[in-house]
Amino acid sequence: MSKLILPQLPYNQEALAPAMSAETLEYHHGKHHKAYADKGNELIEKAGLGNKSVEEIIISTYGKADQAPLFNNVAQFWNHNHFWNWMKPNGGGNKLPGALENPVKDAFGGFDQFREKFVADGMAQFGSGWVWLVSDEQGAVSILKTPNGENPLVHGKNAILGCDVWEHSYYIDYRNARQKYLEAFVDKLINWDYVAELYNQGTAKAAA
Ligand code: MN3
Repeated sequence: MSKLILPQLPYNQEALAPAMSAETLEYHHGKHHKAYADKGNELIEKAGLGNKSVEEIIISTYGKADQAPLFNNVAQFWNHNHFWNWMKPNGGGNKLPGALENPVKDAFGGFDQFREKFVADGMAQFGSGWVWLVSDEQGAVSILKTPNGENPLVHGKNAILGCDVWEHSYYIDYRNARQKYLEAFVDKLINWDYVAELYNQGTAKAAA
């Protein structure tokens, strides 16, 4: 039995255009994400880790050189499961859900400063990786960038938003203009309801 099941996109392939085209989603979801699931399943079986949760596999294989392919494929599988939900048609904009207003204000000063730092840190991630908005146990938020498949789970942080800055996420629509892609992600794509849901889950877990 396969542990990693490629999820359906939560919208049609055409739904995010023009900010993200159907062609990008066809390749990114249908080829890249599928490959992480297929390769991850093969390596999970080989390692005998089928009885562990996806999160446990990610955390236990992080930083182990001989398990790097297993870590990268399973982490990327998890990252992309969330990534599709971090976007929605007609998303983005500067209206934050109530739960996030104060944390964003406390951390950055306001939405505009958050936007500026999220885009700048996404630009500063050299090569492939991700830029994240994370929360800690006290509910404070901060921005984190990580290389390749690495994610906030391995740093003990709750990933409430992530943007894939691998070239496969933007090259069809934006060529080398990563900044334009990051700006479009913030302005037109972010599904803030899902971000708030993950933020509330994180603070509820910390309080339990
Ligand atoms: Mn990707």
